[in-house]
Amino acid sequence: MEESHLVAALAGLPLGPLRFFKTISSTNDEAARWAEQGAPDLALVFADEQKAGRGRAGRRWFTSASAALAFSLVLRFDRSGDSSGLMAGISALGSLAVSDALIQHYALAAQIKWPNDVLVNRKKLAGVLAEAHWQGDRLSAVILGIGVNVTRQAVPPLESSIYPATSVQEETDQPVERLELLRHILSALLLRRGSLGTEEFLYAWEERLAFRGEWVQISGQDTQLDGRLAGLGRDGALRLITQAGQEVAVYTGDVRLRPLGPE
Ligand code: BT5
Repeated sequence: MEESHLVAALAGLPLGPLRFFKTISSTNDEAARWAEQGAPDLALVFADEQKAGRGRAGRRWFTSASAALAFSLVLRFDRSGDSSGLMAGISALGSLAVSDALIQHYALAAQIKWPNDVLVNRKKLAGVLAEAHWQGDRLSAVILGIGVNVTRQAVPPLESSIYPATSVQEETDQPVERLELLRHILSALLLRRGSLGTEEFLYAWEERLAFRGEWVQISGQDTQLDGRLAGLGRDGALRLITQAGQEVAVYTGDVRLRPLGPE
């Protein structure tokens, strides 16, 4: 794939400047460096292959050449103080945009595994990594990184992923035009961004949550909690109802969620 293909595929979308790499370590790292040098809002870093793609909490993200989408957007916000709600929202912006594209253009029943995965048929098809960059107490930029498995070559070997994985091609059983999918995702993201922080956004996010009403387990560094997944709080926190009937709010961070299966 050449840079000219990417430029042509994104023509007319109101994005910032573009950086294309055939191979890179991580598009999030490149976007962060660029943001420090003053990259404007909606600057986009795209790579055909990542050698050291990152997930959350030091986990790895696999992106094999020509089989996946791996890109990062620089998003600018004018904010100081607490940004936890905003960060959860931005991560959801990525997952909502990917799932919008999959639902609207590929007829896939995509869902969001809180906080940041996109699932189809309960398998992970995409991941989102939102990272905040600060100047003093001012949030100077958020890097929103998105990785999508397009063909089956993108799906990592079973032993290196902690959760079952899939790709758009496997789920649709049809050839998928990678850059067309990218355009659909970015168009959805631009549209959704306008409603970030509104009731409408929260409702769309909640509607799309995987495992609603099911028993799940949340585990973090020093927490483990089982409960029935009830929905979202107004700040994007996950609401669980425990066995004792108590409602608990779980915030993002290094938490993992897994379904517990039938009771
Ligand atoms: C994520 O982390 O799911 C966030 C992934 C974000 C990737 C994008 S690609 C563009 C940008 N540049 C980067 O360097 N990163 C972003 P987390 O929830 O921590 O999940 C990571 C886990 O997913 C790993 O430990 C593996 O088990 C699994 N995994 C890794 N690669 C995968 C893949 N291609 N498909 C499905 N699962 C994968």
